[in-house]
Amino acid sequence: MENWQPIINSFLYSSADYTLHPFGTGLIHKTFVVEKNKEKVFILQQVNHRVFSWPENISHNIQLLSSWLKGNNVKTLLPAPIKTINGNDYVIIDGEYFRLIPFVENSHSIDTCSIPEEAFEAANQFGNFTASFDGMNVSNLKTTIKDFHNLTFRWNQFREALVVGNKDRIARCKNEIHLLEDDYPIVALFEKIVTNNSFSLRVTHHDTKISNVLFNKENKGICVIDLDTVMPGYFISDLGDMFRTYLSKANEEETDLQLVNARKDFYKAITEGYKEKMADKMSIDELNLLNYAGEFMIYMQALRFLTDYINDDCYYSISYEDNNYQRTLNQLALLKSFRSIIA
Ligand code: GN1
Ligand code: MG
Repeated sequence: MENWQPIINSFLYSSADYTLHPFGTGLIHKTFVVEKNKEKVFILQQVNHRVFSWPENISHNIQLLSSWLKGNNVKTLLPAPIKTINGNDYVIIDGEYFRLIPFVENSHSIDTCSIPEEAFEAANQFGNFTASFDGMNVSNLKTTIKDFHNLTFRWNQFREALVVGNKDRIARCKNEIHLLEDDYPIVALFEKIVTNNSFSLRVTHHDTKISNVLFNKENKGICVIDLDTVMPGYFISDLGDMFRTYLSKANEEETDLQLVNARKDFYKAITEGYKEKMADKMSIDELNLLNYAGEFMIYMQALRFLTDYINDDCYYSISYEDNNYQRTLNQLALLKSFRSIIA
């Protein structure tokens, strides 16, 4: 990124001595690590405000969460952005939003889950995150992305894309459209869940990929990061996205579908890590739908990728022409493989 010094100057008085490098693999924000004498000291993020229409709601939520932890003497670590010199939670330069988050010392993140222990640690951290706010009135949290994991909404977006979207692309993915339609019962069950009192809205992270967990040198989990999508939600979002993103060695970008396979030992590790912190807080009905969580998230992601493909890739960044179509095939293969290990 060119001309980043004024951004840093808004937070730190002087940007001298600092260097900036691209960081991570996210599809939404632009992320950089800020180093001083080769030590990582901050994470700088350019918030995608086309996706997060209300960046001030993110700040509101993080503040609320921090003060809940303090007020209840809960030791969970929550890496929050620092204030600008003017006391704001972010700086706006040329219409772009930037925030600066202290780098957690002696921590590292990983991009893929290669041993079950990592899956256990991550699931334990995300379980602990939600459990840390047990008893909090979640309706005080603001929505940062409307209808983010509302599967009915995602289904309707898909139906609409089939009407107004790119005709050539619709013709090309006829097969995948049928597969998604055949799985409509996943949407129908979601609609039952949202009207059923035994499913609770809790403080939910909504982006539980492995790179959102910090590990220490002994590879134990320290905390979770990337709090933008923390909102009230159902456990199926967080548990489900761990299944979606940790079970297969190959990730959602893999185009060789033979390599997209759910691993049973990772399934076990995720379930155990999550339940250790959450089982005593969940209802019987919730505990009966642990596997549904995986189907829900994998299916929703396939639906979102295909919708974006049909809409000419207006949401997810792509690296090649058919990227979103290939991602859809990948997620459908994962759904199939997931079903085979839970059968
Ligand atoms: C987006 O960019 P990233 O990885 O944080 C998306 C998630 C998807 C994911 C798929 C705000 O997250 O919901 O699961 O891509 N986040 C948003 O790679 O849409
Ligand atoms: Mg994210």
